[in-house]
Amino acid sequence: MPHTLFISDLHLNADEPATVARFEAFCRDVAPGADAVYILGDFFEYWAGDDDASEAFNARIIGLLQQMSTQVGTLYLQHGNRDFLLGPEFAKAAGLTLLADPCEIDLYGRKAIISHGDALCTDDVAYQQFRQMVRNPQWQAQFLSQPLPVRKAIAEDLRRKSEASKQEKAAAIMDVNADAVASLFARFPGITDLIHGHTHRPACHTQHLDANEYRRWVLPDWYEGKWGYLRCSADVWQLQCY
Ligand code: LP5
Ligand code: MN
Repeated sequence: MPHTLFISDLHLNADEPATVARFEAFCRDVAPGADAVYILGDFFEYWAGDDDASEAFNARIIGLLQQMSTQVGTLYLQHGNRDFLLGPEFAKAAGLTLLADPCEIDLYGRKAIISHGDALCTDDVAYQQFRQMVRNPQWQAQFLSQPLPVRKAIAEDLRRKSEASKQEKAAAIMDVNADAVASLFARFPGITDLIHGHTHRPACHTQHLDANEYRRWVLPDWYEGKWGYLRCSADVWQLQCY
């Protein structure tokens, strides 16, 4: 049956070979034949710039994406908070199309909003300030003008800082904010489905914002042996979490 797949938050890196093996299995056993595969951000642990694409691990992963792109209708990727520097050279090598966040897609006659989801976590004020800084094109150009080893060292330092700062934050502020979700739906009149990742809290939440029922599909992360995807056909949307 025609279907479309959604994954996010794999955080692929050379130090997590089991997750890489899971992704290889997904490429081999699950993805082929899908009309489209959407990767909704945080595919890599971090991305320091497209000039890092030839590094052995990154080249191996790009090879898997390139192969997948020949086995599915279309392969799409949206940026996450770890890999927002994935650019056009990477996209070309991987055979995929980069999408804006948020954006609207059509799933067999039913529309959906897709997003990584970090922009919805508005209670996490420190993160939103950080996000505003690093998503600024001038800031990115300045960052990318530094030598690759310097950028990788900064990215790795930020990863450590991020893990430390999350220990200090209440779990609730790292989830989506209800008003931010309602505002997002309001930007896309007539659409009642939102698919996102980032929070690592897989579920389908339903809520009534007006006369309609709205659904928020949260994708699973691929940490510590977990993995999964959302599979959508014309009739059935199913969250598969393992
Ligand atoms: O990613 P995760 O799950 O750990 O946590 C996120 C938020 N953290 C981040 C940071 C990323 O993990 C690391 C980014 C690597 C990008 C590499 C590209 C190179 C760009 C370099 C940019 C300088 O996104 C975390 C959220 C959490 O999700 C839940 O939503 O809480 O937010 C933070 O940890 C941010 C801190 O609260 C505030 C930032 C402190 C550091 C500021 C130093 C700025 C130094 C700039 C150096 C040039
Ligand atoms: Mn994320």
